Amino acid sequence: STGPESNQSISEKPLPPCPEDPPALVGPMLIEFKSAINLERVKKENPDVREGGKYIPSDCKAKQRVAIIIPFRYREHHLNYWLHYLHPILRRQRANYGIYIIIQNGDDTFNKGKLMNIGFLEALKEEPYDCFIFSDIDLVPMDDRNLYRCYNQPRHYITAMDKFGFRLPYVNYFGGVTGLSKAQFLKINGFSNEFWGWGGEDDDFYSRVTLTGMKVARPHIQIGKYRMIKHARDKHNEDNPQRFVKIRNTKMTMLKDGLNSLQYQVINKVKYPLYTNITVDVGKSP
Ligand code: UDH
Ligand code: NGS
Repeated sequence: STGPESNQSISEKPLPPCPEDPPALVGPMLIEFKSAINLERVKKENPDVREGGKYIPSDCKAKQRVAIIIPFRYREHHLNYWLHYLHPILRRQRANYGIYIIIQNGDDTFNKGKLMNIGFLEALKEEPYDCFIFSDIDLVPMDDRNLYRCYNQPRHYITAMDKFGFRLPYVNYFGGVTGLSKAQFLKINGFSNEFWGWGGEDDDFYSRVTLTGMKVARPHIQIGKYRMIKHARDKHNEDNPQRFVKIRNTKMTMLKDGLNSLQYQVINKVKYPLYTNITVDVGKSP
């Protein structure tokens, strides 16, 4: 298009690189989950977010293209808060990003790892993303200096979570919000596809990172603070009794269980103004 809004195509000079420290950041933010969210309003407040929840800074060229992958089922209420808070944060960070909500179809046992792997592959079918951020839908950063981009080591964006008294449950915790470059994710063969139900897939993911010689890094504790939306336990995501055995065997299983063994079917893909929904059939636990 050649309208006045497509300033990138008609500008004469190439855009300068986006600054390492985005100047528009505000630092600590007030995050609460009481006010009602109206998505029409979120859309109006983020007019430069394009269909499918994609954003490209217009005043600079971002170094990385970031895909944000969110595993999902029956959490519409949380999605509204997440979009309300994250779009403005990501825009201030001058990120070039796309939001992918990966929905497990049906009522069989939830499989978060599979949804993450699917998100990685499906996002890459759309754009040549460099960086993948895997986020729970109910986690919102409390400081926008917590940059949603990839680093030279896999990143855990959470250093302090409200529900753990602004600490981590254990040092090697690697759940909630994590980010890996494409190369880092390929190196570990993605997530395991074999964690059905709650727990352990994030511990297995951590072992994959360390077993391949990488090391997780986190932001400073003041910057890595998160709020979690309180909620009732999900249906069809019971504690997985096999998780303790499985996380002891990552070294043996990771080479053959992951991206290279992933099987799924896309049921549909819908681009909404603020995000892309991809509904998938992940099969059933054996
Ligand atoms: N998710 C859904 N729908 C579900 C289940 C999970 O969308 O039905 C997604 C969602 O993005 C969520 C993420 O998966 O934020 C993680 O879900 P989780 O069940 O692993 O974690 P959460 O902290 O709930 O939200 C923890 C339940 C308490 C477990 C107690 C174990 N003994
Ligand atoms: C560990 C789980 C992780 C989980 C973490 C925090 O025990 O998957 O607790 O859970 N590992 C196993 O079960 C092996 S939380 O308190 O957020 O519900 O992420």
